[in-house]
Amino acid sequence: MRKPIYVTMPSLAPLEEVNELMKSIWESGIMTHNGPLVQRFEKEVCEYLGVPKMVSCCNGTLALQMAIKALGKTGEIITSPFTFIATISSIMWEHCTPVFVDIDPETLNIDPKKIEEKITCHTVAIMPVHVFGNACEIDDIDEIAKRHGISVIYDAAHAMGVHYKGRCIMEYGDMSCTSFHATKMLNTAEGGGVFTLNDELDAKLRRIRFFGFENHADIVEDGFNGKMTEVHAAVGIANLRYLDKALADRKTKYARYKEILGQNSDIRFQKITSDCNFSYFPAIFKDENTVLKVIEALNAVNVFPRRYFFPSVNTFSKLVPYVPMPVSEDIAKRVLCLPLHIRMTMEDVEMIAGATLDVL
Ligand code: T4K
Repeated sequence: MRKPIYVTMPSLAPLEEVNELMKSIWESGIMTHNGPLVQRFEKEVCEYLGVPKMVSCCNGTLALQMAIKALGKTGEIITSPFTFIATISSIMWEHCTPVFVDIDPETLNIDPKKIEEKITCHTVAIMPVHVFGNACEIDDIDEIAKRHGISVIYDAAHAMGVHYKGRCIMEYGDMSCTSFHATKMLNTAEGGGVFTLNDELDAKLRRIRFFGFENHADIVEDGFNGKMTEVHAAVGIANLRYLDKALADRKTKYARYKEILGQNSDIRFQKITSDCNFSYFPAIFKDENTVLKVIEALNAVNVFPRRYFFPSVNTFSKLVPYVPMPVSEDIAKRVLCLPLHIRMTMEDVEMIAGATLDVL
C-alpha cells in the first residue's frame, strides 16, 4: 500500500536550520516574553510582506480575539458562514454576536451585496474571511464599513502571500489576522499574527497579548496571555526562508489539478477575482453523494481529502441560533479539498485527479 497522502502537510525548513536557531535559545535561556527570536520573526515576516508591523501571538484564533478586543466594543459582528469554526468562536469568546451573511457561490467569500441589509445599530464590525486564500472584494467591503462607521477585521488565516491591488492583503481593514498553524502556508507549528497600519491599535494589541501590562508595571487593558514563544518563532524564521518555494509549488500543482479535473464540466472551481495563494484545492461537485463517493474511492487508495468547510457554520445549532444560509449550506455539502502540499509529487496529483474523474 502506498504511503498515505493527507489533505495537507507542513512545509518545513531543513532541521539543521531550525537547530541552529534553537541553539541560540538554549544559550540565552530566553524562551518567551517577546524575546529576540519573536521580534526577529515579526520583523522578517514584515520585510517579506512589505508591511510595517505585525503582532505575533500563539495561534490564529487568539489573533482574531485580540483584534476584536482591541476594538474595545461589543455588539454584532457580520461574518461568513463558510469558514472554520474559529472565526465564530473568537467572536463569541469576545462577548460579541456573530451575524451571518451568505457567500457568493463563485468566490466562496462573503457576498458584499448582502452585507448592508444585516447592518443594525448594534453592528460593530465586519469580519470577512479570505476563504482558501482567495482575496475578498475588499474595496466593496471597506466602502460599506466606512459609510456605516464600523470596523473591518479580516480573517486572513489562509491568506499568507496574497496581494490585493498591488499591496499585501494584510494591510487592508482596521486589522488583518493570520494563522501560522502547521497546516498553513507559513507555519510556526502553532501561531498567529495581527497586522494593522494603526500605531495605537498595534500598541494596544501588544498590551492585550501581555496580560494588559504597560511597561511591565500597570495593568491598562483587559489582556491575556497571547504570546508566541521563542521556540515557535525559531520554526517560523527558518520556514519563512522557504515560503516562496512553498507558494510556487502549490501554484503549479493547483494548475495541474485544474487542467485534469477541468475536463469534466460537472466539477467547478473557486472563482479567483484578484489574487489567491492556492493554499487549498477546493473542488465543487454536483451533489453531496458524489463527494461521498470521491472520498470513498480516494480513501481506498490511501488518499485523505477533507470536507473543508462542512457543515456550514450557521448550522451548528448548539452554538448559534439557526438562520438559513442557502448558498453556504449548498456549497458546504458539495465541496471537497483534495490533497495539496509540498511533499506530494506531480504524479500524486495526477493519480488523485485521475481517481476522482473515474468516480464521475
Ligand atoms: N480562521 C480560519 C478561516 C481558519 O481556517 C482557521 C484555522 C482559523 C481562523 C484559526 O487558526 P488557528 O487557531 O488554527 O491558528 C486545521 C487547523 O487546525 C486549523 O488551523 C485550520 N484553520 C483548519 C481549517 O484546519 P484540521 O482539523 O484539518 O487538522 P488535522 O489535524 O486534521 O490536520 C489536517 C492534515 O494536516 C492531517 O491530515 C495531516 C496534516 N498535519 C496536521 C497537523 C496538525 C500534519 O501533517 N502535521 C500536523 O502537525 O484543522
